[in-house]
Amino acid sequence: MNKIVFITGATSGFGRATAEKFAASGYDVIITGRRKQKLQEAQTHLSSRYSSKILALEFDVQNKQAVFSAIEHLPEEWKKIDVLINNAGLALGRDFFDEAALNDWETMVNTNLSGLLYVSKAVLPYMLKQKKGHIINIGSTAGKEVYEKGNVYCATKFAVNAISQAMRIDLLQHKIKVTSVNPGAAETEFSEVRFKGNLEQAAKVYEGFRPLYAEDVAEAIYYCASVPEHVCINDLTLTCLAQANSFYLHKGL
Ligand code: NDP
Ligand code: 8X3
Repeated sequence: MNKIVFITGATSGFGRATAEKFAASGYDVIITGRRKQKLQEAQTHLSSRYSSKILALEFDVQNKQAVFSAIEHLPEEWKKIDVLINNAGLALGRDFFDEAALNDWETMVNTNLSGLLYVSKAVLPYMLKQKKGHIINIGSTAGKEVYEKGNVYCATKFAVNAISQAMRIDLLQHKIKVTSVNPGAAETEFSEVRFKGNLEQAAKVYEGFRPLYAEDVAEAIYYCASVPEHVCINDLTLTCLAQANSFYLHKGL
């Protein structure tokens, strides 16, 4: 086996592009997500293109039992996970606090925070056994500055930032690196999901500037995983040229 990377949310966007980047770089890759067909397509594509082994696991990160069962039942040779990328996540709605839907909040908290915790807790024993590993959590600029109508999505990404710091401290003694990667606006399926299939509204988000693309973020994630063993990138924030942070976006660039 080559080095192994485990990527949640690899059926689209950052996760999908990151799977491609790691497979192209000689890693064996565990791809996960809920959409079976997308997973199969990704597995077929990556296996036909690269010599890496690709394993697809279908589960919802919100489902604690499904997460632990999938990870506990990994074939022995796949348990030697070198890098875990906690990427699965979403925003649902863009509404004032008083108008937002409770269901949307619950799904964001259960996915972006609880899901990340379940997957990390399930994978960690394998890293502890190997006395090494690297956990890369995908945060956001939304976890650096809260913006109007971002409320609970921002809160989940602030939590990802806090939990990344906490993991880094607590896992220090086990030689496990923890990195948070915080992208700004990137054109993926993110806005289609946020606006619940309203493609027009989703497209408007990226109008008038050149956003990040999934491949840009995949490059940054791969960079964090490829620095020398004694180096840990704690926190990497990246935006497109047109964006300075959650508030400042200069359309026309
Ligand atoms: P996409 O919607 O393109 O991809 C999201 C991925 O997460 C999909 O593969 C989806 O797979 C998976 N996912 C969502 N919910 C679940 C779930 N409950 N269980 C398992 N998998 C799930 O969005 P991005 O690639 O843009 O987003 C990836 C991460 O990056 C998210 O955490 C997002 O918050 C963050 N982010 C995005 C930014 C952006 O502007 N695009 C900027 C900063 C951070 P499936 O539907 O098959 O389950
Ligand atoms: C996604 C970035 O600013 O669209 O995390 O919320 S933003």
